Amino acid sequence: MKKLSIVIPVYNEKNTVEDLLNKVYDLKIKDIEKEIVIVEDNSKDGTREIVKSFCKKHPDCKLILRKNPRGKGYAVRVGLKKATGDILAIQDADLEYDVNDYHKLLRAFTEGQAKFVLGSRHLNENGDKVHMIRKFHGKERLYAYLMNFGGIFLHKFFNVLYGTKISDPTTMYKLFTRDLYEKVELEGSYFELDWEIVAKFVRLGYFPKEIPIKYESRGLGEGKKVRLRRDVTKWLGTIIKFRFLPKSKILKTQNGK
Ligand SMILES: Nc1nc2c(ncn2[C@@H]2O[C@H](COP(=O)(O)OP(=O)(O)O)[C@@H](O)[C@H]2O)c(=O)[nH]1
Ligand SMILES: [Mg+2]
Repeated sequence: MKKLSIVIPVYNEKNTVEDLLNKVYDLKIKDIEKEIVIVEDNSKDGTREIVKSFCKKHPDCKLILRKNPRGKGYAVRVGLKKATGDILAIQDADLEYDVNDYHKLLRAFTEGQAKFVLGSRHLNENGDKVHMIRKFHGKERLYAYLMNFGGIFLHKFFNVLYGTKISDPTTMYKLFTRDLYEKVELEGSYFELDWEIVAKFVRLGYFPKEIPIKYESRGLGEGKKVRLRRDVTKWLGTIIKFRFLPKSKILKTQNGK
């Protein structure tokens, strides 16, 4: 039986984290053993106490308690290093995605031969590309417009540069096999890690299988941590950097980097 490691980065998510952890913990996936790895960065809102008491009740979960927040990407990298599964997945601690989608995401590995799977928010059930537009949240109209239309631009930019047709490279649902993960050394610390993962795997010739999934966007007021001013330049820089870096530098060398 294959083992799935679900890495959950969490920072200041007191409203959703317990619900999310229960949902992930209770999830039973056919032919899959599950490992949960939580990386918490000393939240200021009581999230740390919530995850500690959850892990006390469920000692089979791995809990990594860090001193300071260093970004989602950093936390994900710490979690991936501790994960022991054959298949690795990233799971946010909010409720924007539906954990029931794991069933179909995992089928691509257990019934198919997938090595790299993305859950796409921009594909309908027939697999047609239909760009999902985030709901607008009152005062956050400008942010929502920029996230939506900036997102369309960045997706196009990526696809043109990499010669791909990926509908949703920035989805949270990124699952990949351990052997693929071990081919690269990830380095991004904020949300640019999303682009880095896709860019590096594609550069090595591993194109994602995209599977339509559900998504309900939350706004800044509900705790969303993407900051356009900080993150957009990192996204562009990451897309360009890993497109032109020689393949030998994308591949991890045997003794690290
Ligand atoms: N441990 C840790 N988690 C973080 C940090 N920044 C964001 N996260 C978590 O990363 C996940 C994604 O954050 P979110 O704001 O929902 O990003 P988005 O959905 O991609 O826009 C959530 O579970 C956050 O709590 C951080 O600095 N440290
Ligand atoms: Mg989120």
